[in-house]
Amino acid sequence: MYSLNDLIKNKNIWFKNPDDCLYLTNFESSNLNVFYISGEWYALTDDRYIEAAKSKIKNMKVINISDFSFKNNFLPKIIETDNTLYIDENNFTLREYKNFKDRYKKIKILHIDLSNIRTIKNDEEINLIKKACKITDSIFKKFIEYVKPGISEKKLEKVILKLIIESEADNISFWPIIAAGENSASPHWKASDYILKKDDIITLDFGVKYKNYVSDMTRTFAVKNDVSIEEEKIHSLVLRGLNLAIKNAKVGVEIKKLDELVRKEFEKEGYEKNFNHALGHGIGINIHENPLIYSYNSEILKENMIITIEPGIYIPGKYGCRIEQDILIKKDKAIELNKANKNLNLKR
Ligand SMILES: [Mn+2]
Repeated sequence: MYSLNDLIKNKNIWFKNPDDCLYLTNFESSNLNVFYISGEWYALTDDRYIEAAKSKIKNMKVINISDFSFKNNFLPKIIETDNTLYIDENNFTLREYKNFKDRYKKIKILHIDLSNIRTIKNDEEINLIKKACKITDSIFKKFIEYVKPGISEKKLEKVILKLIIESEADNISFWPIIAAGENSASPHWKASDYILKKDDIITLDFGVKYKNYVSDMTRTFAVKNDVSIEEEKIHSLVLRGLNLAIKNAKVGVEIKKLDELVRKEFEKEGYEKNFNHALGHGIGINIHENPLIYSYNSEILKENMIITIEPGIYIPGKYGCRIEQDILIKKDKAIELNKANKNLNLKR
């Protein structure tokens, strides 16, 4: 189920996931809960945020939980109408459940799957993600000037963080991955003191957050245009896999088909065992959202999903290559949101 309106119809719902609460209110807070009770929206926060919440959340009743008392509580309203409250069990701990049952003995709790309420993006969200991707492209262009033999991964990590801080972005979307030489064989490498050599390959995986929405992009390129035949081979194969998936990504396509296509392409050259992670994932408020793009997902691509496609080939002890694009799913095609150079040898 992708439509929030259809999902909440005639139900009382407690939204607990912080990303969902941010999505529903457009208000950032470390303590925010959203309720939909008898057709009315409520946002609950505490003294620290209440004034800001009241001025920013226009479409809901804003309630200060610092003056919450069991007597003076809006939840018993549920009992007046319908004594059922729906919660996504993935966002509700056993302890919270026990506490809730102690307080509200008559309220019945049922599970509702809220995992897809943010999967289809609206125009405003699409524009924010496009902007995040644009900022990412321009940071990449500046970053590659610093990539030279003799510099360490850690130094480059500082460079990318500094470029992000100096950009229009509000934050990083996740801690950047910088992996050179044989470290590039680890998909999620943490930057080390390793010093780049002139015949190394380097992988940079990073993204930025712009007004709560993220980008996620990976490039693998030669430190000094001096790499081996096999590195050239895996780079062009990964790029071929990426383009094949993007070409086939459009409304109505089964998600697992994209993953299959790429793995079959890698199999032709004997590298299918060297692609050891999912092909991609949705992005939005969170860096990893639904849908997950992998071989077990038989869901269908829908218009205005935004997903990453990030095939990779990793050869332990030698090197690895991953290239990642963020794409917007449309009726007859996918639109690539990142424009940064994907070549192995960058002119710089
Ligand atoms: Mn990614």
